[in-house]
Amino acid sequence: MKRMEPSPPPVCPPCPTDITCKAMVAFGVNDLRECEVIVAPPRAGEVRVKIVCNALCHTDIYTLGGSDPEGLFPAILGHEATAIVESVGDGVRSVKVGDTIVPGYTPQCKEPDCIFCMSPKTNLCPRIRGTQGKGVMPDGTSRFTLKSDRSTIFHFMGCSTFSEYTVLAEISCAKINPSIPHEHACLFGCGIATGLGAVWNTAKVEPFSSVAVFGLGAVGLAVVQAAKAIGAHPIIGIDVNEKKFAIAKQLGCTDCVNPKDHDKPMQQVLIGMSPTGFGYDYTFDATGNTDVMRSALEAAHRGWGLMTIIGVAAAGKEISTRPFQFVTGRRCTGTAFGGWKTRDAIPMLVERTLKGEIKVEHFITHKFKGVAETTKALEALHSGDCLRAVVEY
Ligand code: NAD
Ligand code: DAO
Ligand code: ZN
Repeated sequence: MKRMEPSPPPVCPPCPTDITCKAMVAFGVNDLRECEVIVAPPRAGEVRVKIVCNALCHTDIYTLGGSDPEGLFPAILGHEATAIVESVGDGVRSVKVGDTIVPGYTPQCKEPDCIFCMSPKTNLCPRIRGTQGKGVMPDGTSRFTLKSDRSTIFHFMGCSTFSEYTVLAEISCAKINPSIPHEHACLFGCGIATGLGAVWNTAKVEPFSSVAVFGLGAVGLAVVQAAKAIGAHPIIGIDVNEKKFAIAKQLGCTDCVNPKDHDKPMQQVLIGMSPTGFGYDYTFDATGNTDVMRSALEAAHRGWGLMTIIGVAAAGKEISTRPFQFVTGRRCTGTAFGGWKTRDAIPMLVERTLKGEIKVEHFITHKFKGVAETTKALEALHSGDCLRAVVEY
């Protein structure tokens, strides 16, 4: 009689260990260097990912340049990426090894006791806000060490995507359909999703509304694209860089205006151009300049116009206007990540892109290869010709 072979013991997945990889470390203001870093395994509720594509955003430049009041050094910057899950910590259920994700700097904990996640009015989940702002993981420690001297490196915006590997909170990981090109998916990690959401979620622009968009970088152009998609008309684009006007018109601007061509304040010029002569139903700031924010508010329509602040102003800057602007019905709001709830919305935006409902390829004006080329991408971003520079790792 044939003897039964004993069945083999169950195989434990290998315990994740430290990974040594390349990263761009910001040691101080405008001091960015390629280094070898050690990325520790994910702890409970955390996910370690391999970054495959990273798009640079002006917020990275802003922090690297020392304008961010929360900026900490040394840190690994970057927050607009596509990544593949490499390993997961205890208790992680929503993603598994091999999944494609987009990191979110605004997490979504989805817990029933989170009044923000449970509210349809906001995406500002505060679950890990305290530690994220301090440059550490939710347990108060960093997963990054500099290989050369074993010193600790801070995380950035809960993402730190200028590194071949990074560790994220599970609640910051938006799992997406892997069939989207990686270079397109990363755009939904920040700027493009923000511009679209500013129009569709925050301002809730209606068909036939008049719109004025200040700043025609990637964020402002995404505002234009979203406004056109909803049927707004007219859509006026305002930028000091006329090189942006051609693409702005392709995406939906009916007119473009350069403030340098006018002696009068922009709000006066724009109100004069508006269909009713009383301003625009919806205005957006996508510059981060507080004087522009004032113009955008004052160009909003008498009686009901809504100005949405998207731009991030430099540390210490304040906005001013006469209160009479509000008394006469103008309103002001702002948006973080376009109001999208990260883990629900990014997969949906990816699906809409795969169906051809949202086009994003025109935002990629520059491409680079390897984490060290982040410096070239930063130069491109400074050039004024660049919407998004994508670095493939
Ligand atoms: P960008 O630098 O590519 O675009 C800004 C545009 O504004 C440029 O085309 C520039 O020429 C124009 N501009 C500058 N000064 C101007 C002026 N005085 N008048 C008219 N135009 C002017 O930046 P971006 O990536 O498009 O981002 C835009 C802003 O949005 C930044 O401040 C960024 O930090 C912010 N942002 C905010 C969020 C959010 O969640 N709120 C998300 C992403 C980006
Ligand atoms: O939850 O209090 C908070 C802070 C949320 C931070 C939102 C940041 C929005 C601007 C980010 C700029 C672009 C990356
Ligand atoms: Zn929450």
